[in-house]
Amino acid sequence: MSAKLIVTLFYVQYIFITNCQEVAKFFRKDYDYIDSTKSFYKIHTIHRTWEDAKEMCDFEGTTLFYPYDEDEARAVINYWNQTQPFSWIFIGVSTPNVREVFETVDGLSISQVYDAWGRGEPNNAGGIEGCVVLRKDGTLNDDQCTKKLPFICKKTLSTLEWNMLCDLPDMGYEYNELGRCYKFHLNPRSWHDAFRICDAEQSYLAIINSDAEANVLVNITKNTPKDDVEDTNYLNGAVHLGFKFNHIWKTIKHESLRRSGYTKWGVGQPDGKGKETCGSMFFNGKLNDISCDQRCFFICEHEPAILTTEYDFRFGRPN
Ligand SMILES: [Ca+2]
Ligand SMILES: [Ca+2]
Ligand SMILES: [Ca+2]
Repeated sequence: MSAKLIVTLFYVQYIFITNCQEVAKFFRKDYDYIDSTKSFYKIHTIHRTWEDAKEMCDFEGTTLFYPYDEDEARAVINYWNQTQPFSWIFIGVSTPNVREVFETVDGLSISQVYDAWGRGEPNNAGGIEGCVVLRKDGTLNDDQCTKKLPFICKKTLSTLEWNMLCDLPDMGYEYNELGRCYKFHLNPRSWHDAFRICDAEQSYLAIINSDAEANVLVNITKNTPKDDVEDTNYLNGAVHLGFKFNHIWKTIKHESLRRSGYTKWGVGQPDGKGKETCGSMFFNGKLNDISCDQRCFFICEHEPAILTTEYDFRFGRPN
C-alpha cells in the first residue's frame, strides 16, 4: 500500500470517526444505543452461567452490564421491559476475590456504583451465592453463579473504536491486499470455541480460497509473536481454520474443499482415521485434519461491507 493511500485512508478514517461515527452512533447491528447513558446494549436471550455470560460479552468486544447509577438502572430496565421482559438478569458484579465482597467486572467496589440491594440481600443463601442479579423492580440479589440466566452486554460510546478498513469495531483485524481482514487469535481454543469466537466477532473461522490467501495466512502466522503465550496446553504448529469433515471435507460455508479453491494437504494428511474431524493449517500453509478438542491458535476472517448497501444502511441515516 502506498504512503499516500495510507495517509488518505487515515484522513478518511479521522473524518469518519469524528463525523459519521459520532452521528450515526453505530456499534453493531445487534446492539441498541441509549442516548441518556451514551452506551450500546444488547439483551442476550440465551441463558448462560455468570462466567459464560461474562465471556460472551468479552467475545463481542463489550462488558457484562451492571448499572453505574440509578439513572442507568432506570434507562436499561425501561429498555429491557420494552424488548425482553425477563424477571431478572445477571449483571457484571460478583465476588471474584473474597466471599461476600462484591466487585464489578472492571474492578470497582459495589459501593462505588449502583448498589440498591433488595430487602434482606445480599444473604449468601446456602453459602453459595457469589454472583449478582438485577431484578425488574431495580433491586439487586446475590445468587448462584452456576444458574443460567439472561444478561445484557454493554459498550460505551467513549470506548468505541472503528476499524475503517475492515468495517468493524475491532482494531485487532488487519486489512490486506486481498481486500479481506484477518485476526490471529493467540488464546488457544478448541475448534468449536474458535468457531464461536469468530462468530461473536461478526466474522468466521478463516477459509483458504486460493494459494494467494494461503500465503497471506502463512505470513500473518509467521509475523505474529507467539513466544509470550503463557498458556502451554495447546498444539504449537497449527491454527484452526473453517473446514470440517462431514462425510466429505467441507468449508463452514458448506462448500466442498475442492470447490473452495485450496486443497493442499500436509504430507501424509489427512491422517486422523475418523478421529480428527476438524480442520487446521500447519504454519507452512498446508492443511491438516485435527481433533476438534485440540486447543490451537486460530484465525478469523472478515469481508468488509464497505462497498455494499449494508454500509449505506448503517451510515446513511443518523439515528
Ligand atoms: Ca440472595
Ligand atoms: Ca477466504
Ligand atoms: Ca492430522
